[in-house]
Amino acid sequence: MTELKNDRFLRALMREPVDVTPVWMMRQAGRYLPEYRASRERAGNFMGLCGNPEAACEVTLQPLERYPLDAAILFSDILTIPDAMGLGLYFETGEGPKFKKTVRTEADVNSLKVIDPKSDLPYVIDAVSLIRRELNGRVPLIGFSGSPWTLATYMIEGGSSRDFRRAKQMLYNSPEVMHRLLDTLAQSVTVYLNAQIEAGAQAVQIFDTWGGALSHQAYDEFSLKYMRQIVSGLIREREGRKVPVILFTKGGGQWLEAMAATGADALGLDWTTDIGAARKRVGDSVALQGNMDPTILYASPERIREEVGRILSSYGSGSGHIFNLGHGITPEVDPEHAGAFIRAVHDLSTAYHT
Ligand code: 1CP
Repeated sequence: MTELKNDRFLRALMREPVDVTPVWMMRQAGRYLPEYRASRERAGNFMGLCGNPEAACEVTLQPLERYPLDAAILFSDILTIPDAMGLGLYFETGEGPKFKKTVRTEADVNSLKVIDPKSDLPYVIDAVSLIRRELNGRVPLIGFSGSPWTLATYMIEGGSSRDFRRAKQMLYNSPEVMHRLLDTLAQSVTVYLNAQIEAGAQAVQIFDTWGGALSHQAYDEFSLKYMRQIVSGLIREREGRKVPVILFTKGGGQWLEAMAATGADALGLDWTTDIGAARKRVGDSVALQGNMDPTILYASPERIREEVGRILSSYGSGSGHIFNLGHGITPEVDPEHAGAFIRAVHDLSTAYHT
């Protein structure tokens, strides 16, 4: 395997010394980039991009051509697992993801099988191998999956939701059915992430986008428990290097200690938690990734730079910080502003590393 030319992302995840704070952006390959919109046009639609390893590889690399990012993230979607389970994922223009079938009854849950990534999602695994080859050691490649709870919300609701009415109904009325669904998903996520790691992913992130919608008790029982199960089943070392695991619960700032206790290497923070306070709470048990409000990218480059400086100073000196947005970059952001953000992280962070 090719030697990594830039490994500061992996080093920061393991809290090893770095020259500058590494940075990448959630949704860095996306609609704010005109070249992404052109590729999506050529592919016909979003699933045309995800389902074609060459197209997925092309859009994964687009943000790296523009910006000195320290990591690439596989271009795919968390909803490939429910699609592989037979739910029929589709996207209507201007609307979010939708499923042809939903999972609402005990019989629906019992009919689901743990996926086999190599036969059910070969296009994702092939995309990982291809991207890894094309990266040629430039930066590490991140693989990812949704958390069982987050995937379950889409499967039960049939798409995005404001209040998770049906998912909460299952959770409160039939917790044993919900647990069976989450267990099937946790087993699927584990084999899926391991297949991505075997194909060349050098770190993995679990997106628990809707964990913050759960009550305090329910979060531990219905989301964190299954992320813990996944973390304990993952390949943690490959090619002579640690494969770090990042857990990101949006709205999870109150649960950082419990998240760190899962054995994950790093926690993703949304923008509602102060990163300096978070660092004090988790000590040196995990690295922290985040946590700029993504809407600051609508402000001026000067204001963006000031905010980057504020977050770097709140985290303080030393390694263990991967700069990121607290959630995905939005389609209306000016690509110049994203560039100003990334440059500011590298420029201003030299002062925090010796
Ligand atoms: O081209 C388009 O209009 C499609 C928009 C889009 C994109 C660019 C979707 C549909 N998915 C993606 C790619 C994607 N999704 C990546 C790519 C890698 C990257 O560059 O970061 C990743 C990591 C995801 C993960 C994902 N999909 C999450 C978790 C992260 C998050 O944003 O919280 C979730 C919740 C989804 C579901 C999904 N897929 C697409 C949309 C618009 C959504 C969100 C729907 C909702 O808000 O409920």
